Amino acid sequence: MRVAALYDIHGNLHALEAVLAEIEREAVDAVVLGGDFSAGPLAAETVDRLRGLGERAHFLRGNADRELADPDWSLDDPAAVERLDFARAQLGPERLEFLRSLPEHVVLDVEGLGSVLFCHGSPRTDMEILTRATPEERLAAALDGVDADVVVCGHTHAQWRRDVDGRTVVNAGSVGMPYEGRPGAYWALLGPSVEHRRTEYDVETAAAAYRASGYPNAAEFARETLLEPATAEEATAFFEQLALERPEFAGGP
Ligand SMILES: [Mn+2]
Repeated sequence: MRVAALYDIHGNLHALEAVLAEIEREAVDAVVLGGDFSAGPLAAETVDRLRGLGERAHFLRGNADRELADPDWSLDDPAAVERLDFARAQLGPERLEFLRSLPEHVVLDVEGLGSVLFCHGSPRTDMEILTRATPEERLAAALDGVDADVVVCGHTHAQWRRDVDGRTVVNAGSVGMPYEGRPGAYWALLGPSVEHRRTEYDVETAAAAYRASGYPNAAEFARETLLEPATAEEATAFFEQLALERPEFAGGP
């Protein structure tokens, strides 16, 4: 079995379409949606497109999908609340119920790799920050009790691969909101090896669709996430600092 791992699409339908077109040219048996596909400007269209993939699609939920689907979840930041409300209104009750129904993990046997555990943040929580710079001790702790040969995560929006205690950990990257310093849709193709992929798409068209969507602060969001994305080095430093300050981002409660 060969598997395409699509993580952190964040309502970027245009990036998703480009990746799906590329997947059609590869002999891919399954598509794993690794969470955080729904929260973003074109939330409903993105969810519907993914559900239309049918049996090949294996969904798991990310923290942002979970937060959207939880009516009791809110935030202190008024701008973030506005984005949350917008996406919830777009999605409506049926899609939010779909998000609530999703598992936290998917396990598949992949040709040449063995048993692969797909999760969002880490195997232990959808909030955990794992990066290329995460101390080896915490990375090993995050894998404690996992018996898969390969773990695929996302959540921090930059691609990397690390080997720890005889296991391979892969960040698939982000399709819709990558922090790679260069626009594009980033994902991973698994089987027989682990291949990080970058698919080109028209980010100007995607940015125009964001601005037309009514998403709060859409122009700024498009600039920061599509047109002038942060580099992996900047994002890694930011995330690792966050993991030091907030236990829930480092595998804690
Ligand atoms: Mn996330």
